Amino acid sequence: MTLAITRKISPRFNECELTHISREPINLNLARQQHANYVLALQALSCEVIELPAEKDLPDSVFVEDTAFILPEIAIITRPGADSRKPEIESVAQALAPHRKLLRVHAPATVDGGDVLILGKNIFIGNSTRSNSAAVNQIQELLKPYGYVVAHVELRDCLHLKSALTKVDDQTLLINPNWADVSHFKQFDWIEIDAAEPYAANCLPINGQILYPTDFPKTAQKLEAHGYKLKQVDLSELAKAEGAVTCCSLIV
Ligand code: CIR
Repeated sequence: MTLAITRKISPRFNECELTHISREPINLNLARQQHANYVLALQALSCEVIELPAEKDLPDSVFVEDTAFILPEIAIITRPGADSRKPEIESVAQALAPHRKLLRVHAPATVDGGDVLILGKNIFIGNSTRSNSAAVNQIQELLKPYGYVVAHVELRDCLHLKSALTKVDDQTLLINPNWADVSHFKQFDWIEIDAAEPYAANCLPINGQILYPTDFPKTAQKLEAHGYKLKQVDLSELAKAEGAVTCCSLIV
């Protein structure tokens, strides 16, 4: 059974970090309802969900993806780039400890899980405002014994690498080519987002289906035309906090 770790939304969600979009009021009740539906969708996709309690004083803590990344052999606990998010890691480390040996990065390294794209033995880390080259170097050293190769990928105009591209399956990526140096990914097949939907490149493949936002109908159609089965969720309130489908869970 696939395990998914999620966390309930903080009462201070409206104080979230924002980098590329301007602040709009988030309806907390609606955001919680959308998040509950996201958890139901994970369960419908055969995930066992461990839902951590809300962190009252950590506005962005629903976005658990940024606190860790998980490999078959081990998990790495990150050191998030935004200071407001650094305290989010400990409760996630506790939740992951029964499932993986945990490794950590240390200052001056900072890295958000949203910047970490794992494609087999290749790990790509976005060069973002959150993730730096000290993190890339430390992660390469930590993962060398396990045979992983780590690359730093230039980004433009987006928060994280996984805003620009995500994995659809082992050979296929969903890509917004305007936001990342896509020359790293020539060996993969690409599905390009519809140009009218720049935020559409974030999808979460789970157990043969693709968890995908309802906000991007044109790109959704493209994915379906390629034969992928979508499980769609409305995350419009979480999008006001710059969140998307991958960032609300850690898939173990
Ligand atoms: C932040 O700026 O950190 C949050 N407001 C959004 C984080 C989204 N995380 C993700 O896409 N992995």
